[in-house]
Amino acid sequence: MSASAGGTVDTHCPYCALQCGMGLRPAAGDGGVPDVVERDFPVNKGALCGKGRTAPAVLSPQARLTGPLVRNRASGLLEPAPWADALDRVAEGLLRVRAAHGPDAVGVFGGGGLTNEKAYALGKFARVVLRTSQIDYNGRFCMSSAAAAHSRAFGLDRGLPFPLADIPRTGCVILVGSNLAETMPPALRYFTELKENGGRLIVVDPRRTRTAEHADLHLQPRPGTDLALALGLLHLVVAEGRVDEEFVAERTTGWPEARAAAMTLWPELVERITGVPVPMLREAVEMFCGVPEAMVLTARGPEQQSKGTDTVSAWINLCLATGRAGRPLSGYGCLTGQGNGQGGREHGQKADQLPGYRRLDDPAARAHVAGVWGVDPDDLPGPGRSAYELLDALGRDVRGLLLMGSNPVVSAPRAAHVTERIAALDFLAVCDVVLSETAAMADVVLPVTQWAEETGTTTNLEGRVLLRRRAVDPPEGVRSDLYVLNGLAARLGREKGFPADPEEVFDELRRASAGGPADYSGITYRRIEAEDGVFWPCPEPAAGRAAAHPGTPRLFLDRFATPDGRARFVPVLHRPAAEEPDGDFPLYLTTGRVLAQYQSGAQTRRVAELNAAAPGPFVQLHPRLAERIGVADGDPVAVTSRRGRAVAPARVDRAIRPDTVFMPFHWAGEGRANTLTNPALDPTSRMPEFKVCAVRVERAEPRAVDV
Ligand SMILES: Nc1nc2c(c(=O)[nH]1)N[C@H]1C(S)=C(S)[C@@H](COP(=O)(O)OP(=O)(O)OC[C@H]3O[C@@H](n4cnc5c(=O)[nH]c(N)nc54)[C@H](O)[C@@H]3O)O[C@H]1N2
Ligand SMILES: Nc1nc2c(c(=O)[nH]1)N[C@H]1C(S)=C(S)[C@@H](COP(=O)(O)OP(=O)(O)OC[C@H]3O[C@@H](n4cnc5c(=O)[nH]c(N)nc54)[C@H](O)[C@@H]3O)O[C@H]1N2
Ligand code: SF4
Ligand SMILES: [Mo]
Repeated sequence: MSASAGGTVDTHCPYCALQCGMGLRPAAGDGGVPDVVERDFPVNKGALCGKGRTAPAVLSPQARLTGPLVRNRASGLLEPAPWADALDRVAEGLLRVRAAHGPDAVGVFGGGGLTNEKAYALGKFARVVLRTSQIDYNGRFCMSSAAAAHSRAFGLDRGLPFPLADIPRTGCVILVGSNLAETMPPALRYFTELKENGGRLIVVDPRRTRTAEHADLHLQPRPGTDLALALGLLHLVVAEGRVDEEFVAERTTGWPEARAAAMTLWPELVERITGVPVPMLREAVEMFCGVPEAMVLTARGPEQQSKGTDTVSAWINLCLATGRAGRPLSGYGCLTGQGNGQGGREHGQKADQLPGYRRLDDPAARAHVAGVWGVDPDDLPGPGRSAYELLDALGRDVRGLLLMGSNPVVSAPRAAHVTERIAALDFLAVCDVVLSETAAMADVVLPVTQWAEETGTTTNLEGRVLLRRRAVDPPEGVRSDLYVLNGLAARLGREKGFPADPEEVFDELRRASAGGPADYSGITYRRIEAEDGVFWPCPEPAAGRAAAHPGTPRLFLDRFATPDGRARFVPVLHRPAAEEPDGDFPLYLTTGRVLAQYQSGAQTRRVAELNAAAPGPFVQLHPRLAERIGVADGDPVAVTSRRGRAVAPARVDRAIRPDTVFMPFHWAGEGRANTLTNPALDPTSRMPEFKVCAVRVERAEPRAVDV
């Protein structure tokens, strides 16, 4: 398919999990970027944030890679090379590592921004062609704690169990650690409508964010104390006789143990741990329980902690005890992050996973997927290392890496160490659209097509499977990720099974997912287009049954996805962060995002309008702290943790707690937040503790020469 001459093509934004619908009108002349036009799509109703509106700027040849680069062994420099040579060099590099050290010495690192087709093909490529267990992806850094807590409570993991359109019609929402006014701005409308309808909004965030400004009640806890906070609310629910005994008896198991765990924390102790006053805890319980329907939504704040899984379980327990799950307009949900954060965790690029959200250690799942792939189930490797553990093993157990869709030099925790590990690899190949900080370290860089230049599906935070359509032609020297996998598979002895055509891949994905928890078998490109997306699970009707499955916008209304149909309480206890402030490092550092930059910044730092709005890193700190260390707004501040030191200008601001500093993580270099962060992992989800570590903050001397 080529660009439809002059016509507008309906597609979706390349960035976050909202996956806003937009139209693209190809530019008239050569070399121009297409125009974004408004499109009435149910999720965003025509609205876009500045990132989505300016996304076409990255399609310009000036902003991105336009041909493969191969490192010259003599000069050490990356030089242009023909595609065939570049792919030969990757195949040769990976084979050499495998021959010397075995299949598990070759690693694969994927991304939650990849389409379902790419994520599926990448997982299959690792298991079938490379036969390595060592594959994981950046989604591990994103929603893995919520995913683990979801699965253990409900037997299924989908970000939201209901469409966003349900939010304005509920009575109360507790929004925990989400700054969606900056991270998915068009979604803010659902919360302002909630309030217009008389519903209440409670925001839990250590900072008074643009989102918290919309709240009826803002709880501002110390970073890393959400678990205690949720237990405290549950304690009050019990003490005030607000448990929905009928729901608990009929639809759940495990309440006595969860109740006992919550009773270990009484409100005054919760106040001491979290810093949230008891009257505010009581007010939150009153707002949440005083209405017939209510929701709890979490995002990265409570999840990116070394106890993220237990923390989410504590919030789910609160929902279950009050009967706010498995009923219309009530429930727990996680706001996923990346464009395909949901689908990217369903189709096999995760270390323990097979397509359709099947488990790699389940013999029946292995047999089904091996059948679709035409291989012996015994030949499929077992589960591998999680993302940080994989990065930490580079240059040691894992000596060759194929990386697709992530920029860990900027985004991984303890980034200086991770960068050293990447440098210690025998061989690195990176597929990217731009020369990211990580791509710049590669032996081979393969330039790939982007969102508007290729067709593929993504699954948004609601579990709605969407079709991103190709609207423009890519530059000449650029190929798709699927083409890369096809070319590498052929060079590694697999001529068949890795088509470069996305719809062919999707048809195989449908079969591989059939019967699994995330069943896509009844979804087709045509249906997605006709229905503004289809919610999974959507099985294909049995042969002979005429009616198509309608898809599942709302989950759990009749039963939860556990064997007995009941939701499971998980008893959880509060514990401190892996690293708490002490005499040497007396403050909390927390990290996150700003409106105008996306993730590691690889794409958005190439857009002039976004750079003008958010030109560089900063350290947000309270005026009292600023005064104590003698820093005025804009002065350079050094932030030091046990991992390293970062320097960025001060942003003096009452919106943050005086015991906490905040840094956005979108930049490389001196102001890189991840130089500081703690890679302590959650024992269940293996999520690193991006949201809490201990630091020291002082005035830095301005650099003599500013370069
Ligand atoms: N502009 C922009 N939008 C994005 C992205 C982006 O990079 N830029 N990335 C996308 C992706 S992949 C993701 S995952 C989402 C993330 O979306 P969000 O989760 O909304 O983003 P964050 O800024 O990481 O964190 C949210 C809030 O958590 C708060 N927080 C910090 N520590 C704690 C804590 O201990 N407890 C609680 N309760 N809150 C805490 C922070 O102050 C912050 O305001 O955004 C998506 N959208
Ligand atoms: N301190 C701190 N660190 C964090 C977080 C935090 O809150 N605090 N959040 C974490 C979270 S939630 C996330 S999701 C990660 C994200 O961090 P990263 O994994 O680094 O995510 P991106 O910056 O989106 O990197 C995606 C890369 O893939 C490229 N790319 C985009 N589309 C494609 C494609 O289709 N194919 C290929 N081959 N490449 C493509 C982009 O150009 C970019 O270089 O960061 C994590 N790191
Ligand atoms: S909110 Fe997310 S999906 Fe929508 S335009 Fe912005 S970045 Fe794109
Ligand atoms: Mo994310």
